[in-house]
Amino acid sequence: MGVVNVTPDSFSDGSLYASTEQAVAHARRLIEEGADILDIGGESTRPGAAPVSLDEERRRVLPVLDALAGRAVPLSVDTRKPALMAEAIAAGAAMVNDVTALTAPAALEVVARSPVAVCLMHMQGEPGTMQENPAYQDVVREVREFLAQRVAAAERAGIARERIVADPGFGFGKTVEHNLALLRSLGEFRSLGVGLMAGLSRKAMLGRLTGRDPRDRVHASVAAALLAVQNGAQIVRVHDVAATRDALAVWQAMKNDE
Ligand code: HH2
Repeated sequence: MGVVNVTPDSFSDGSLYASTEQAVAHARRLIEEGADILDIGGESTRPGAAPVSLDEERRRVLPVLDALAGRAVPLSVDTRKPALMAEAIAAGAAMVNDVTALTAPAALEVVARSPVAVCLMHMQGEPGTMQENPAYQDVVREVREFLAQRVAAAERAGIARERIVADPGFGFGKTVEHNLALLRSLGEFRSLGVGLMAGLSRKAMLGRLTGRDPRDRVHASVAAALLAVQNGAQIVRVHDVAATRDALAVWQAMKNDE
């Protein structure tokens, strides 16, 4: 899954693709690099980010979706606002990626009424403050239990299991140690019985481990994506599609030969 951030303030590529034209050109490049899905977002959820109004998020995301709908790859909309989910679905989105796991009022119903896929992600707290003091007794158990509850709620609302993907939410209210524990134990999330997604690309944890700025975290991001896939992720959400594909091609060739 290639990331298209139509934002002025995303942590690794904010303002690079903030206009519709820039975002669409970037999306086309990611398709050429081999992205299987594009995730289009109009609100940064980086630690400390300020919320964006519905009108502003709509203005950023919908023209990009319109320009890309019907292209070679399915489009995902990265939003926590049910109104935008509905409008994006009407504009041709095939997936809703919600960092708040459809907990907003009416979010479950909006997705249930449609045929699209959904990613349910775990976050502790709110983007504005989530990195101030993340705390868990047992991070793997607690994140897994939250996701199991959200999968159950989605199913009760009428969203079939086959449409659901779960994501532990690397960096969303988690220390480096929490993130490493989740990456190490990603295999335990298979028992949720849904697809697994992981987003580690260019995140602060990789900065802590390598000492590098977000745009220089490509190598670390590729290593993290490979580890996530090896540990059970079926979808990796990445900024650097070509580099990630190359690494996964080597992994896949080894697997096919087993
Ligand atoms: N990470 C980000 C945004 N959306 N969605 C899922 N499912 N999983 C993630 O790990 C995830 C996500 C943050 O990355 P990015 O979009 O590059 O940054 P920003 O939030 O600053 O726009």
